[in-house]
Amino acid sequence: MAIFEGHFTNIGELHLAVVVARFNDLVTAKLLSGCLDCLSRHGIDVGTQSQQLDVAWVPGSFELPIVAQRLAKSGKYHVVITLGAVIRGDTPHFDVVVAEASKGIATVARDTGVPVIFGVLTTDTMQQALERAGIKSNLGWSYGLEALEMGSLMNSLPTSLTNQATNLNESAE
Ligand code: INI
Repeated sequence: MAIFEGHFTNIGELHLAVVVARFNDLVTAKLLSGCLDCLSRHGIDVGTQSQQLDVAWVPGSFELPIVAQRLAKSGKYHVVITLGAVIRGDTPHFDVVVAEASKGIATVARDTGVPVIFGVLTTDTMQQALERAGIKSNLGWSYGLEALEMGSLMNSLPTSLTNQATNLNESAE
């Protein structure tokens, strides 16, 4: 039996990108700061001259997938983190923005094989969003941790697992 799992140490070689939505930046800037704090305290260089972390800003959560896709496809990053805040009280098209962001982000991860962390808060009120972005806890910190775990896990999976389904089919023939 093989057990594969990610670690939070010896991750100095990970390259990460963060895509952040400006919409509701009162919230998303806090998510970003929590996320960078987590990455920094685990040994990732988050300085302005960093060679292992880049940050891209998009207008809103709806635009997160297209930029995440471009970054994931570049081959430069082990993990892409997306950060956004969609607040029901602010928009009649809450469901549309959330659906497109979540489906799009999941599709990018599956299509590229690069983990894309879904760091989009979906809340009924600004108060709830702020509580999750620093007033009570900061989920940005958790998204950073999940990115490190996924980057480490993906690196630990043997390359022989690629095309496993094809191998199974061939051995069954
Ligand atoms: N984008 C968000 O990230 N959060 C929101 O709550 C939101 N609201 O309320 O509409 C929102 N809208 C903008 C959207 O993401 C796009 O940027 C815009 O529609 C342009 O494509």
